[in-house]
Amino acid sequence: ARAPEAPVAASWTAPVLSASGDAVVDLRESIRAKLAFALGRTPESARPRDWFAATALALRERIVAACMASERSVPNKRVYYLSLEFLIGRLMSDAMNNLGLTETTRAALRELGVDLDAVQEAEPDAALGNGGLGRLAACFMESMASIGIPAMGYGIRYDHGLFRQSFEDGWQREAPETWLAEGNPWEFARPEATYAIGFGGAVTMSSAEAGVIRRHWQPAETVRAVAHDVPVVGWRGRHVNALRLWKAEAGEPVDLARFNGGDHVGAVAARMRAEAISRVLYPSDSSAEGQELRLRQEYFFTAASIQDLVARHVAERGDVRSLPDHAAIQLNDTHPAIAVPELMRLLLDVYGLAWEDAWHVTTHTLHYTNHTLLPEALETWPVELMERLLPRHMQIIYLINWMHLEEQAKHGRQGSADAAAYLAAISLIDESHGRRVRMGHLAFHGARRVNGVSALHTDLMRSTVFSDLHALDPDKIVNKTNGITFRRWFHNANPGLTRLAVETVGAGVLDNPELLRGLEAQAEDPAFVARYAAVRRERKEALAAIIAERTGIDVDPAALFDVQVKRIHEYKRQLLNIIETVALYQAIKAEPHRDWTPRVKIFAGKAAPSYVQAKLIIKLACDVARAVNDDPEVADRLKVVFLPNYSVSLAESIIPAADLSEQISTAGMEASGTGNMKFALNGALTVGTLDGANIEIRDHVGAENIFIFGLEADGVRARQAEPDYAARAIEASPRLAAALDMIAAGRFSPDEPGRFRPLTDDLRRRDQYLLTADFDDYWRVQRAIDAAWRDPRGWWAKAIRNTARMAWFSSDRAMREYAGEIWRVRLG
Ligand code: KOT
Repeated sequence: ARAPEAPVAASWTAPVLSASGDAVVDLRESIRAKLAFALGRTPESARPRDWFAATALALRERIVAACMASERSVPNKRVYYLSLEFLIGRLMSDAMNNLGLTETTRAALRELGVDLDAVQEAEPDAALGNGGLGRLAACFMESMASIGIPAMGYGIRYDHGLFRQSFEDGWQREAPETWLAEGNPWEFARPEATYAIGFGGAVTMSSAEAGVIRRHWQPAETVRAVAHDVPVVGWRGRHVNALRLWKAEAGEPVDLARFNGGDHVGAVAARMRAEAISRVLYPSDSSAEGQELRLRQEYFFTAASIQDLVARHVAERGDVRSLPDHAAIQLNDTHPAIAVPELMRLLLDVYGLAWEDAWHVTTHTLHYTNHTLLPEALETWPVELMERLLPRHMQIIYLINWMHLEEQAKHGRQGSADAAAYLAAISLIDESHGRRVRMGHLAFHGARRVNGVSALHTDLMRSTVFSDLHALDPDKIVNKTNGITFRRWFHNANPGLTRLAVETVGAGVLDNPELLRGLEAQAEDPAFVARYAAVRRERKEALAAIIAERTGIDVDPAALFDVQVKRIHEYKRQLLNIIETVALYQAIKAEPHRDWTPRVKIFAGKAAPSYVQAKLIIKLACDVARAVNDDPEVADRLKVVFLPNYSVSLAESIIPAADLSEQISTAGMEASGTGNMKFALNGALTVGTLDGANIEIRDHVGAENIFIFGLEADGVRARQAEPDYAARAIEASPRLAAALDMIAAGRFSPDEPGRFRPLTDDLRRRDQYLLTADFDDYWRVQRAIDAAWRDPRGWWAKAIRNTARMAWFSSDRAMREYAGEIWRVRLG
């Protein structure tokens, strides 16, 4: 099953929606006009970046036309998705494919002497997120537009998204990312949608009607939030939603009094301080950022969004009390949890509602998604900081908490030590190390529904972090397993495979991924297998070219491409993969003449700049790569590659080229994972633990089509309770011990032999993530994978069954579940 039989078309849209002559001429002239009149460029002087901007402007015009056609009426209910991160990537292929204009655009540009692929390459990624949480928000936005959920996303328009990663002798270096340097042709600035956001100051009281005391917050400082809308066009252009990103501007550009008084620097300082809020995305993933600027970001975008949606509601319906009937707000993790007291504040202090009414509106409008149970990621803010920055909100939080605790104290258990411990556990304020507001508890208590992102994760929410709150309201926590948008991660990223699917099961598969099931019947058909394998081969050759260009390493596209791409984090266990690589290296050296299955280990991912251990793991991967790749005895049987600057667009090149997908987190620690879904859909086989959505992937693709190893979540907990578990596991595994010794002895770092001792010592002493416990089983399953690869028919049948059975992981399914069971909103 090797030689490509059928040619792989550049795009699957060709047979479905071919370019009609008139449309090409229209678009060509539109692009030409944009280039001249919007950009002031001649075709001769235009760079690919200019052609990109001109094309994007021409496409945007067509999106707006679709938008105005579809969106005249006021929907009965809107969804508002609040997220500090939207990891969007490029927008051009979404826009073209969803409008059915890919071939039209290609032809229009060709007539202008321009290559569409080069234009697409010139679009910078919108990297306004760190990883899974932000990418999920982007997939959900696309799916909501595709299935017709009237929705608006709210976030921050960061000047600088996630940093650019490069390597200097294998060490990660960070550089600022400048996606807005030449503007953003997709966005519409909306200066008329500007809100004043307060910080600091004091709260005063006045008595209003009927002896009710009203409170007034007088902020010491105000920052303006200015809306910028990015249209999100759904599949077939039927619906268009907006992603509204807030830019921070100073209340006054310069403090004129200070300027005229001679304090020129001081006069612009306030402006700098205001604008800092939307300057840069915090680069930590799955860990809480305790800095004041972060809290300012969170309040800034939450307050602007809540004010905006409440104003829209009141303009449309007249009465703020009916907000829950017409708006559903989803909080993406706790970053917007300040929405709970902010909505209360608006309802109480601005709209004059009574507390009970305000609480009813709040708790029937807000919903909260939890994305991690890792202790270091659970946000808490010092009470002292909250009192200083958001004094009115802190008052409201105290009152919410007081009522919450009173209510529970009523139900007995008073007086006992037990009761005190219980109240301390459910309190919104953690008093155990200084006084801190627990944002997870706040979001939980203020929400109508709270969801986890995979079945296992939702169970763990109920049984661990939120167990006491769960017992108070057992219907509040629901599961909503994550999904991915097939438009980006299948149709656009893998046009060859999509075309094969269309030709095999019909074009309906583009609208209904369940039709992928029809591929199963072909899983052992030699002609179909040959075409499926040819698509993979073509993607692998393209990736090999990228690898050669960016790293100088030559890899053989015939080898097994074994891929682990994701943020670098200890719980994701890239280190386990690297240690297995070292053990494999040793085994090959010991028996160089065995017929080893040729493998290319491909890594990519960013480490948070302050995460020392993660950066050392990257350095180890790079040092191991150099030693292995330079060893002539190993030759082509093992190659190791670390691709720099992982991004959404790089993922789109890597995932369709993968044979094996590494999803090897410590069981119980990866809430869901979504990369796992992208790989399986594109036909990579998964090697993984029973963690997050891996469990549900196994249930869908079948246990015989996935490689599972390692401890399960309860086994992890049991093992962590055993004394010296790591030392004993190393002692029991000569292979692991030898690999660790080789690393610890400086074999990969002769210039600094002790370089990796922080990694190896930590494994011997603590091994919080149970690498030592899972190593032998991981080795075993990897060798089973070697054997499976040597049976191409068996391998391709498994791969095809993966593609055929992944439809359920579409984010369209996830959004339908949210719409029906959380938001109670009708599809448009
Ligand atoms: C938490 C706090 C700060 C920044 C990021 C997070 C975060 C990210 N929490 N969870 N995630 C990931 O979210 C994905 C989407 O639900 C999951 O698939 C993944 O397992 C989480 O690690």
